Amino acid sequence: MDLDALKDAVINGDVKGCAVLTEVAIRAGHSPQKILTAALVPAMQVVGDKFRCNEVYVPEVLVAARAMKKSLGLLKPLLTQTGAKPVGTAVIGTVKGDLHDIGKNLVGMMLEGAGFEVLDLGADVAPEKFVQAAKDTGAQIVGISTLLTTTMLGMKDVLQALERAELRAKVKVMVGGAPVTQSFADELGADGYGESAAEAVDKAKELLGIK
Ligand code: B1M
Repeated sequence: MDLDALKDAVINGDVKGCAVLTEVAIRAGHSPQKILTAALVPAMQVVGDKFRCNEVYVPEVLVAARAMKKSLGLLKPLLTQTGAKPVGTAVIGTVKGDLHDIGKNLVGMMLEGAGFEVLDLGADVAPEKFVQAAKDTGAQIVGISTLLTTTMLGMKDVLQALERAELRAKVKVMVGGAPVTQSFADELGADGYGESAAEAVDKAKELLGIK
């Protein structure tokens, strides 16, 4: 089965089609990673490009996002299954002012799949909420996502709030999201950056010294 039909279903916001085609792809033996990288992620790229060129507007982007979430929900059990004792705890969220959560959700699922316990705070998360969650869970990793250039600097607020709470030395802070780069992460003073969810998992393991 080729995955173009699934990609088109996401682009067209066809939730039912996404459900059926994701099941078919799984049954055809495609790995969840392949379904992500060959269909779902490139589909959102197309939607983003069309949005930038005013070929589609926010409502169409929203229905495409809903369709993608349907597929991700079906992949979740495959991405998160582990059985092993947790290798660490991560608190993740999208920065304050930013409602994009698909990439962050994917990072969370893949961290779970790698054996992390994950507390997902959702989107539009205030710095104090990251701090409280890190305190409550004793997390080793705090992961912050953002998709908007206008909210990128909000990541700095989270780092500063962790410092004020005297937690900065106890947690490793990771940042990511489409506009974030390694050099921006370095400027912020973050401990790690991942260009993709898979890279985020590798970086989290590296930061905790997990092989
Ligand atoms: Co918005 N949006 N959006 N949007 N949207 C973008 C981001 C945009 C690039 C589209 C464009 O213009 N081409 C643009 C931002 C421009 C900019 O800032 N430079 C944009 C805009 C402008 C907006 C609004 C302002 C539009 C408006 O209202 N006029 C508005 C903002 C609302 C707000 O947040 N306050 C808005 C709204 C929305 C929707 C609500 C309609 C919807 C979000 C639905 C949802 O998430 N629940 C939406 C969507 C879907 C997009 C696009 C099309 C797709 C984003 C996505 O889900 N990608 C996006 C265009 C694009 O990205 N091409 C766009 C798929 C996802 C798997 O990828 O999130 O990049 P991504 O995650 C990757 C990596 O970045 C990385 O791993 C993931 C998987 O590999 N990663 C991490 C992510 N987080 C990480 C954290 C890590 C490590 C890696 O460590 C912790």
